[in-house]
Amino acid sequence: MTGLGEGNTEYGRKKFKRSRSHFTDRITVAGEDGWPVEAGRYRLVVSRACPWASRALISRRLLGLESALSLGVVDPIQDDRSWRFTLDPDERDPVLGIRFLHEAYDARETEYPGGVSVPAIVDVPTGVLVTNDYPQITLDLATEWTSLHRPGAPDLYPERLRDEIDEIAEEIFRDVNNGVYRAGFATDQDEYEAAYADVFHRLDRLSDRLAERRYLVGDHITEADIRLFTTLVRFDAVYHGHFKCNRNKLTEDPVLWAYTRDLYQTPGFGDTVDFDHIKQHYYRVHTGINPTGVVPAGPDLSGWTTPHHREELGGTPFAPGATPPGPPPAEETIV
Ligand SMILES: N[C@@H](CCC(=O)N[C@@H](CS)C(=O)NCC(=O)O)C(=O)O
Repeated sequence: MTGLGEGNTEYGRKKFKRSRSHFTDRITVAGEDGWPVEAGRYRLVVSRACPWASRALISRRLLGLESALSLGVVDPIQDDRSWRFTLDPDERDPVLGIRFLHEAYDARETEYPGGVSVPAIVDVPTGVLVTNDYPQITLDLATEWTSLHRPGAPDLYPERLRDEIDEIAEEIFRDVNNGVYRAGFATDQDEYEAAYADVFHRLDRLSDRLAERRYLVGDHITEADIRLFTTLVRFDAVYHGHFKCNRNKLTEDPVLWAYTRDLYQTPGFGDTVDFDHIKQHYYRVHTGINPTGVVPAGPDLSGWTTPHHREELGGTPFAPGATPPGPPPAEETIV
């Protein structure tokens, strides 16, 4: 398996550097790292605000892994102890019994110096963090957890398309997923303008590509679409204003707007998205760029459910034999 190496990407010239994922153990069929695929053994911890965690949320839904891999959702607002289970009764994760995600990191490595990040997968019996390696997590859900997939689950990382998926995913990571962060956290003008140019250069190329085809690679949804969606769905709510990626809104690019709406309306995508968590997190946590912590009231979300007409391009969300997932479990439904 290739692994896309995103966590290792360094931007030597630029100030914003995404640090390497620290815990890269994999959960696999053969359990080479000591973590075999097993129903009910692991817990996926996410913030619904986080684009990197949202990849795992979408893959888990599309693959029907909800009962095999349980879900913990943290408060969108971190405090100085990082991610907290303050949304749960008694402010504790009901399965892991912990109040802060850092407790699982500490159980794995004492005095761990890095950030406590989501997504994280925790071993329930021991309470130990297994992995926070977000690019690998979704690839492993797609290719290693197959015995636990629902009937009709799609192949999100088909072998014959992997080179093409990897190539486009790398460009999307560099210029879009991470590009918006480089723009948003830039501390000088040149750094910001370079990142801004990268974001819109890549979005223009992707818009051209998606004018002719319904999905990024092949005729159906793949890992590549999941990776682009998680940034595009946040674009107008947080990246356009808060991260200053404001040449245009997503809603002003007819192709990308229809593409993102198409995915949003596909079961497994839109039902994972919590716009309130997204806005609360970005505008209240990043006080360096929004010192007042005031959260904007907009944008108007009513357009997300309007017809997209992308079916006219050919292609179907799922290959023949695959089906959409059913509704999310009641306790995971976003109100
Ligand atoms: N661990 C990832 C990143 C995932 C990530 O950045 N998650 C964010 C939320 S969107 C987070 O948990 N940040 C807290 C931190 O890293 O301290 C990496 O290697 O770059």
